[in-house]
Amino acid sequence: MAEITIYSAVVCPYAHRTRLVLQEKGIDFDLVEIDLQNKPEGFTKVSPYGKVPAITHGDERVWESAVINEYLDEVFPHPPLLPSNPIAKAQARIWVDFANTRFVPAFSNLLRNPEPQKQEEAKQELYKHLEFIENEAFGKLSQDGPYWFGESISLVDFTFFPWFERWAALREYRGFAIPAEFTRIKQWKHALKERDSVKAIAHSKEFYIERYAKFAAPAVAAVR
Ligand SMILES: N[C@@H](CCC(=O)N[C@@H](CS)C(=O)NCC(=O)O)C(=O)O
Repeated sequence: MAEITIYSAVVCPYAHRTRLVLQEKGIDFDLVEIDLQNKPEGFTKVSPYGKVPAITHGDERVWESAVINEYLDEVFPHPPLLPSNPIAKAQARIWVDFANTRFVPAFSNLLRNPEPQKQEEAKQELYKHLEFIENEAFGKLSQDGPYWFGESISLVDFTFFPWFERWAALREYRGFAIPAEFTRIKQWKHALKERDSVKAIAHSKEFYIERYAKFAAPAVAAVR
């Protein structure tokens, strides 16, 4: 039995974040796939909010992907996935918060909202967030490196990447590809896709297009 058990669901981007961290650090883990439509009895004993991801580490349990990832980084410090300098660490946490409170909601609104007017607003919102990432993260923090913090991959890269791996669903159902002007974001996505940790658990565009059909389906007729 491995030291860590992760409760995950293959389609869940939040669980994907934590699985990427486990892969990158080479942590031995057991995986429990949760059927979110039919959660096993007692699941809330492990995951009080009833969500994935959650982990157990011996008798301890941790939930919420951003918190789990920081916990794993502290307990399994090699390779480190947060900068050591306090200001850079604060910036990393600001980006994780940006992902959770701004970027992900815009992505979800665009994919899930059946109303064309709301989709248009979400598209504009998401465009604005991409522009902010391009200029503030890649234009300033990252400088010439491929990752959010330059040469070293960090929790921030793994926090955003699951939504970028799923971008084919936005393109398919909402006609929204990553705009060509965001060249650094595109290079970053490519660099991430080439990492062994990412490749080990990657799914194809077709996989996501099929899996997200039920969330996006009501509006397909309206946008095409
Ligand atoms: N804030 C949570 C979000 C996790 C989340 O929303 N997970 C979804 C699947 S992607 C879930 O478990 N949903 C089941 C439910 O809400 O009943 C995190 O970062 O871990």
